[in-house]
Amino acid sequence: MPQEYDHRAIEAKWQERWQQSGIYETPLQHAERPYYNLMMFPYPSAEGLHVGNMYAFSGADAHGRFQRMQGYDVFEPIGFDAFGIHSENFALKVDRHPADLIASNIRNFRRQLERLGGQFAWSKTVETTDPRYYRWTQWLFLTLWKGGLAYRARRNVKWCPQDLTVLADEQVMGDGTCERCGTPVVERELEQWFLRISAYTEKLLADLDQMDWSDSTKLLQRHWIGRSEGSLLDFPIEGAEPLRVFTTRADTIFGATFMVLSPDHPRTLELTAPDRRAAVAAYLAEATRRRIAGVREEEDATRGILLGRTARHPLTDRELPIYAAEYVLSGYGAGAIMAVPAHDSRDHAFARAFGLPIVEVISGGDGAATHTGSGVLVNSGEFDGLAAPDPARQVITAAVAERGLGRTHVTYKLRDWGISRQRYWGPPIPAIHCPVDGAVPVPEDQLPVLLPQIADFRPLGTGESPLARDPEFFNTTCPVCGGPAQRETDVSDNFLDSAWYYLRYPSADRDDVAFDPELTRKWLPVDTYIGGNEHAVLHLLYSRFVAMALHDLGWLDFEEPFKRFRAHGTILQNGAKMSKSKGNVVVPDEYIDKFGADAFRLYLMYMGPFGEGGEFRETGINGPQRFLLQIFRLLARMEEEGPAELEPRELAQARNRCIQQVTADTSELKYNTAIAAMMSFVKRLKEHQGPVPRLALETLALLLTPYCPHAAEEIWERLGNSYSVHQQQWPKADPDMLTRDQVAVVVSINGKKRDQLLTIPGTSREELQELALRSPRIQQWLGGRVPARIVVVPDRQVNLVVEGL
Ligand code: ANZ
Repeated sequence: MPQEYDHRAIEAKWQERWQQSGIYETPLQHAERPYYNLMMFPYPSAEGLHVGNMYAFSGADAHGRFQRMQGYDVFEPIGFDAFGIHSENFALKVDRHPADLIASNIRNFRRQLERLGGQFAWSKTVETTDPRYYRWTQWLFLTLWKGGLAYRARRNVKWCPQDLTVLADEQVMGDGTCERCGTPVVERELEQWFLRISAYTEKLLADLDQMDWSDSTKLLQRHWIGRSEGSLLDFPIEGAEPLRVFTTRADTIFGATFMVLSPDHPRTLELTAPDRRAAVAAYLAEATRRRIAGVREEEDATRGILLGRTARHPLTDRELPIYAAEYVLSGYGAGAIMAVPAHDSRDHAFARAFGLPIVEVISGGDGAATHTGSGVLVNSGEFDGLAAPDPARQVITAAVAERGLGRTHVTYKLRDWGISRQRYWGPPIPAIHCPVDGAVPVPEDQLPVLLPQIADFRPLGTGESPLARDPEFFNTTCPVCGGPAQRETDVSDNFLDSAWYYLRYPSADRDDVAFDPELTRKWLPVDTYIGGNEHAVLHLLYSRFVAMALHDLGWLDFEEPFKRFRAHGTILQNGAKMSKSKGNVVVPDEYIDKFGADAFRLYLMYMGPFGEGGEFRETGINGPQRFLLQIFRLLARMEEEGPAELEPRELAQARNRCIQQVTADTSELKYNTAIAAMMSFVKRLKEHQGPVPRLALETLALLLTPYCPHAAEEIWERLGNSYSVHQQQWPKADPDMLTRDQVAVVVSINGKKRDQLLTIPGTSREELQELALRSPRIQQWLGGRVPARIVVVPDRQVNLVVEGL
């Protein structure tokens, strides 16, 4: 560690000063220009914060510090999301109780966050495992329940056979595995609590159009909500109700050659011919077994069975055979389809397997097995020649509707949010089951329902939580009739904890309310939220739902909780995302120790665009550290030689250009280019002969605040300014200084002035030579001769030596 820049001493000194002076404890009641700067709170694992967390927090903190110097009263809280299976599984692994581990993990996290130099409002921190917090998580559940937005239902739910608990749909990955442990998920029928997020489907989707969020995040939410505009069409059946299907491609109706029901469709057995009953029942049992075992049949469209009855085509009156097959899902559309094997690949595979007719109805295929693109209708009776899919889709739906057999319909993929978890480490769901009154809410004045400290908290795997083994916990009396009753023993999904924490921060010290109405009005919605896109469809969707629900129930006066969301990139290590399961997590402590938090932050922010992340390389931290050292050397030089009396115009211009660039880039979270601008300014200063102007270093101290909060304080103080640099106004560029001056460069031939070039200062030798040779006047003088020698004095003159002139 070079003595000119002793990062350890500097960082310890300022961290202590910040804490003593409490400058980050923004007074919430009296703030005049509130700015709520939120970052996703961490789950306090035993390993501590890793580089990926540090990356996110450094970027978010840089934003908060920048906004503070724009004159805002910035509130930047942080907390700990400590409930959930992650913590519980780890506790099981090391054979400790999660409650014992959490306290020390949180202490370690806090130590790391302080070392990073974040401007956190520690007096308003939250811990989701604290009864003072989860009491209000339980209140939230009761509020939603009383508002008709929570209900209990027996459903097929996703079950992780490894974690022994139900998962929300959002926690099942695209390949059908558990989000946490990667085990293939199976299905199970259980009685569960659901939150009615589906009541907000359209709003969740429509608001996205207006929201200032990263496009990538909005896209993921749109995709998850999965709006499909299509038609519900009824295919009449002799002696039974018509069979209803959902299609997005009504234009292909003349190509429908058979019908398919999901095996779970309530009418599967009804639509089975008597002589097919035994075979169909056997198939359904097998399909159920496969589903429970987690075999994903949606992908393989060749498994199914003929039911033996037919449906009549609504436009051609042809009879179409009906099948049941696993590739048709029960929970989507109408749970039944018209199969168009010429234009849908799964229908095609099924038709091939069962020897069913394939009728092409859209021309223009490129010879592929199924043509799913656009074209014109053929083999479609009176509709031949219409452009498909549009307008054929609308025209055909209208024709079917005329016969009373169809209408347009919009369907969504988003399902209600199952929140019951059959695990231990979460807030108990505050419900009581009474044999007389059914499920009744725990009275609010009896909250929190404390999670009991039980020694054996291993998951049972029976579909019940370990709390079901604790009669002392579950035996209670019914709040309605006073008779004996039992508490709900499932705990809630830890995504419920995090779906409202942003409401809690400003009121974190209040025990009488979940969130104070006045503070909430003043500080919310959140101004900027920064976090990872892995939460695009879980946390970020649930949070929006909770805000909308609380708004409609009269608790909030806004509907969208986060005005601006920016997704940060991911940090890679050897090309792979850093993660504990891959064993490539880099622990930041040793780097902070070796290089300093400032150099480390600078390195992370300089790595690449903040939205993109980058590859972590230890050697990369040397550069930023050297950069800081250079600034401290300039400072020492100035202290020794005394500052320049006047700032040379050229340096003033470079300084103002630097201000302009750093301001523009920092405000848009383009941290890497902002840092590059500071680096080039420092290079310029280093090259400058003569005394260093004080203003240059003062400006640097100000511009460095978002990135290197400690070094900025130190430089600011050594320049003789009063504490704190973080409470200064952000510098403004002087527009007059942003235009570059021009200099006149004389071009002479054999010492005689022949022309003059107007160029910007600092133009290179090569460029000046080129400009001189291309000048028409000079070319005239040369008359085709090539100069024997060219002497260039930058910013002054170009002399051409020409023989024989
Ligand atoms: C006829 C057709 C012809 C279809 C064609 C597609 C292409 P999205 O866009 O995802 O909403 N479908 C409908 N309900 C289904 C279910 N429960 N399980 C499996 N598949 C189902 O998909 C809508 C299309 O998926 C629908 O349009 C239907 O197949 C199928 F050339 O109907 B289509």
